[in-house]
Amino acid sequence: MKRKYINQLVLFFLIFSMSFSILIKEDVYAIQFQTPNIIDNAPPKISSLSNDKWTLMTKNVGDLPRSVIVGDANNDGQNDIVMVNMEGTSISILLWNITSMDWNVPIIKVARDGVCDVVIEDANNDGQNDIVTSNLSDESVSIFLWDPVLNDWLPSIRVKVEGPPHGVSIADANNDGQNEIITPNGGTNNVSILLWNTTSRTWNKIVTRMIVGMSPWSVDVGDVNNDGYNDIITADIYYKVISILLWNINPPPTEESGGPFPIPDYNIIFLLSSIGVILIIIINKSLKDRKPLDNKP
Ligand SMILES: [Ca+2]
Ligand SMILES: [Ca+2]
Ligand SMILES: [Ca+2]
Repeated sequence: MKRKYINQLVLFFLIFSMSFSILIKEDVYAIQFQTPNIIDNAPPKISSLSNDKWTLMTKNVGDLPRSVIVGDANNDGQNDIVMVNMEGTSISILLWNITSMDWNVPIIKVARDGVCDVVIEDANNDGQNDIVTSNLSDESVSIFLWDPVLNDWLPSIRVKVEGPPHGVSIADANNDGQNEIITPNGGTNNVSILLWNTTSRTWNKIVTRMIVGMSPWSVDVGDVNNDGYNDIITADIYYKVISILLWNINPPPTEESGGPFPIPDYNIIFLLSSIGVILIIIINKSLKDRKPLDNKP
């Protein structure tokens, strides 16, 4: 009888210890991920929650970080962090300081209303990384070009796009060796492509390509079908589809294209998965009413 009482006591103690341990662990995690609404320039906190692969660090960066990206923002050979401040119009740039082995005080850059996404890439094809934001409410992108002479960013350039851009990507979308700026425009059925003009060394007027869906939220550029040419792919949250603008180097000649040398452009493929069966439809879009997708003025 006495032995049974001791066993019950040990069991109760074990359950109580486990519950307490779980509570403590949850509390620690809650503390690690909090982001107060103040800029805190203190060094990153190093968590006690380290394991054999990663050490968890946090840094208080300001109000509601919406999007974040890593890249060499100031072209000094060191990767930096750029984040979007949701509910505001700004981005924070955390440059890595190789002397202090820490991030400098965040640099705040004002974009436009509803800044939503950010990317670090060479937007103007001069070999220097730039920063570009998509601005949801303003239906625009803000381009922060890096000037290697000034060793600083030039004042931002605002370019309107064809709808509220939930995302932004910089890549060679038309396979001419030059980067473009591409946005998926939420609430529409299109993407905007800002083509770089190698002659004038600036951007051509924006061109639009229709996709399937009503609200593309994300866009990426890559060789989707492994034919050596980049394609554009979007994710549409409303129609539950991904659309692929498949680059076609040899589109069929049409009357509108003026003969046997049509301008290379995209076919549209979309994958419809909401009915449980993947349906693939290829649309060979006519070149009629299209602005040419080359990099000439
Ligand atoms: Ca850097
Ligand atoms: Ca650049
Ligand atoms: Ca290009």
